[in-house]
Amino acid sequence: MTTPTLQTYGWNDHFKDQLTPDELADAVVVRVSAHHGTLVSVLGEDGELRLPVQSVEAAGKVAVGDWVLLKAEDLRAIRILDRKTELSRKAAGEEVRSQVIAVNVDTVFIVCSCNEDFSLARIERYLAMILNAGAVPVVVLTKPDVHDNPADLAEQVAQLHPGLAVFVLDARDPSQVSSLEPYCGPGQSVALVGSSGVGKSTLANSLGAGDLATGGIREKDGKGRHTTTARSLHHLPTGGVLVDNPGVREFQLPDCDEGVTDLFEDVVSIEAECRFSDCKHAGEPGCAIRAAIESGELDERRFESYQKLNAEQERNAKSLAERRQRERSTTRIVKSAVARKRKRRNDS
Ligand SMILES: Nc1nc2c(ncn2[C@@H]2O[C@H](COP(=O)(O)OP(=O)(O)OP(=O)(O)O)[C@@H](O)[C@H]2O)c(=O)[nH]1
Ligand SMILES: [Mg+2]
Ligand SMILES: [Zn+2]
Repeated sequence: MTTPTLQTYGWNDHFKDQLTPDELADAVVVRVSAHHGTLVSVLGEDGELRLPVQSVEAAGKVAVGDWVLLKAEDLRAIRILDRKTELSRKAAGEEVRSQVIAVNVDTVFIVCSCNEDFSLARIERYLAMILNAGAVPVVVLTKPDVHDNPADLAEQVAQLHPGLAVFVLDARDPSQVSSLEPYCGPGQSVALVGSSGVGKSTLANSLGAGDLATGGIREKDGKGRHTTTARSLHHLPTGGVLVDNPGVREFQLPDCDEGVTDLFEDVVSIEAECRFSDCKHAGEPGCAIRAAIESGELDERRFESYQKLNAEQERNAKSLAERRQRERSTTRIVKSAVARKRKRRNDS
């Protein structure tokens, strides 16, 4: 095998420009490829290394896809390079916490199968999250063999956002999957997201990621078995890098105002035409939204989806901000308690 270069793992000017000439000459740069808890796998010019978490996270918590600068002598982290993109969702459960799904990816493949898993609402939720992160969304509809008219599903998805690329393919067939190669060239990083059992790891294998475990689905409801349990980053023969993710059952949008506005630009501009700026679109006079729905210009489903996602992200943004505020005040209380203790010690 030839010696890997950083370009092999998606290195580009966005990251290179963050290094001083001394760092470029002396420090070691690696990309996080998997997080195993106590050990972290990284890829660099020496190939793959497994390092203790304490050394990789000496400069802060890392996620799969992060670029980290390490001291050459002891491979301890000096700093994590600024992320180009950061995809996050609201973590499952009662507690409002945001959870990173992928960082430093250029393109995200939203994988959705043509069986019971197909849902425009779920795809919209992913689109808002990806647009918010500044990455390019691409929809991949798998399992066309289980649906009578997959082209119709693709047409419905294409309506969700102007210019959205939609592919229909059998994830098991490398010759069909090769249509995704333009997104997987040198210096490019892609991530796979979607429900369990839709064929993400199958797709990764067909793109040449290696030999990732794939699993069957339950006969009765077509749901997956959560075969992939951890996120991992792989080099592709086309020169790019791919991040495979575990399937998620349900998720909510975190703070995602820009993503929702970008996705529903058409609805937002119609809304601006309502006579009253605080119009609830519930029968007030001069309501442009109701008029657009009646004339057929705006699809009612799309409007309801916009309202739902916007309310969700506003609610979660508020709770996330409150949580950050609480954490900041806890840190302040701890710091002042430590300072008081020090002062007492010095005074005595
Ligand atoms: N019929 C058909 N089966 C497919 C297709 N793509 C994947 N499969 C099958 O679907 C099952 C699940 O595929 P996986 O690749 O493990 O799904 P996954 O999205 O990685 O699932 P998790 O790791 O659980 O999130 C496997 O049995 C695949 O062979 C397809 O296009 N058509
Ligand atoms: Mg998988
Ligand atoms: Zn209105």
